[in-house]
Amino acid sequence: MRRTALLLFVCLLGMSVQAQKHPPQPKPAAPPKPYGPVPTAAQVAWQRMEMNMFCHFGPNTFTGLEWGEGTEAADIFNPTALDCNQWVSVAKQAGFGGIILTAKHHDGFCLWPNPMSTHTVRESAWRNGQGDVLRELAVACMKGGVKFGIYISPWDRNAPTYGTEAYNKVFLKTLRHAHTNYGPIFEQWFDGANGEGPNGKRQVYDWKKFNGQTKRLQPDAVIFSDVGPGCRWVGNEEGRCGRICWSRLDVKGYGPGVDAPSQDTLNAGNYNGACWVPAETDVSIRPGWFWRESEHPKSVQELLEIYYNSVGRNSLLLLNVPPDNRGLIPAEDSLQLMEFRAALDSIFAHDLAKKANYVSVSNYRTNDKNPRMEFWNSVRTCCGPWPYHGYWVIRDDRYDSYWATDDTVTTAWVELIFNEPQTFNRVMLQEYIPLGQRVEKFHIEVEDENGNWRTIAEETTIGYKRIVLTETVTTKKVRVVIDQSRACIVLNRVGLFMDNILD
Ligand code: FUL
Repeated sequence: MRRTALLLFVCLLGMSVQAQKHPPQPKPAAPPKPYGPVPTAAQVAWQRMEMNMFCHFGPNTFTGLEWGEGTEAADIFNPTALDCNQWVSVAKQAGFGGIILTAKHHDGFCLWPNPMSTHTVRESAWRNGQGDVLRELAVACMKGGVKFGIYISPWDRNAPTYGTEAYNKVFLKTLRHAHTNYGPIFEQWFDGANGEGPNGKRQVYDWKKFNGQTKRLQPDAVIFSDVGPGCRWVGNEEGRCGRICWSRLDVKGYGPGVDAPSQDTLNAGNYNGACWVPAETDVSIRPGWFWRESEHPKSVQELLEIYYNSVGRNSLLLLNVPPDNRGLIPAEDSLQLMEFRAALDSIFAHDLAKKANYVSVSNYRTNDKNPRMEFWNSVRTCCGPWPYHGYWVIRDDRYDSYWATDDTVTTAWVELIFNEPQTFNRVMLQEYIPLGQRVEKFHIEVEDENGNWRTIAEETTIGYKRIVLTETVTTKKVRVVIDQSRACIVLNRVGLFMDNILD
């Protein structure tokens, strides 16, 4: 009897020690629900490319015109040393993930032997009519590991059927040919310009069919037009996305070109837009879209400014680098690009946030799988409200790890604490866009040596990426305060950088 009681006592003791070793964990909350319209997987992959290269190339490269008339002789197109591998190599070294070529600009000349046209490389003397720029670039991109995209202008100043219903069929077949013979494309670029054709008529485009067929033939291609559906025009050609930039857009009742929403709306997006249509910032490295001997590329400072105003404002940058009349990217352009790359590397290679000794957040969601957070979860359970030190996930490079707040918490802060003072002037923030765009107001504070906090920036949207340009500050404590979010906060990155070039 006594022996049984002793055994029972030992068992109970063991169970209680066990319970102390593993205090009850708070019930994990479900991951945040998506908020509003969200991007497709292709749109997320596209946005993560951040910078792509545009190549305007065609008869205009030889005539100096910006918009060719469509009456130019095909023989005008005659690059003497075309080398698409050189384009790809420049693009790769500059850090572009994809190249988009003007396979057909408004003059109608096709850089591939399009059977629907009699105004193509096939009719030119270039390589005795056997050349195909689209093929060369597609192959070079595949070899170089760069994605390949196509610009095909719906406006055609050469096609005899332009301005009649027959043209829509011609255009559909033109698209079909390009979309079935050159491998996968990551982006189809539809220009909104719609002028007169050879008979003085304008075309009523069948966008529904153009988009529908493109989606069927190239399901992973993001379709660009003024209003998407994959991505939208940013509303200007100066490389400037809005300081407020929603990736949402209302497209119902709108269309590309004359039917597009106002340029201001395209620049900022719609707060309550029903569709996910992120902004693409297209801008040329030179004054014109096509190469001209008399023109020269922008400086590194100008390119950096464009980068901050596009990639740094929740947009993708599509930088036009036009090949010259030899069919090569000119040395002066590639030199500027290499300097631009070196500048970006010098700024963004050193994320000072990674040196933080502590990371605290005012709230975090209890679903966190991070063991460190589970520990702090239990501290919170025992001790009540607590600033949650140890929230490292916010500064790592993994895309799918994020800091999220509880469902009801739409105001919160994250603080980076350093043992040694850090000097920076760029703060990079990223929302985890697969779950939608949420933040609409935030500010950044730093603590001075007397322990006083000072606001150094007040901004609005974040989106995929926001790079805030601040004065140069030296501090041991930085706090990003989300003042207003449309649903619980989901940030996957806070970075701190020093830019000595565009100070
Ligand atoms: C515009 C065109 O008219 C320009 O020539 C250029 O192609 C630019 C990217 O889009 O709408």
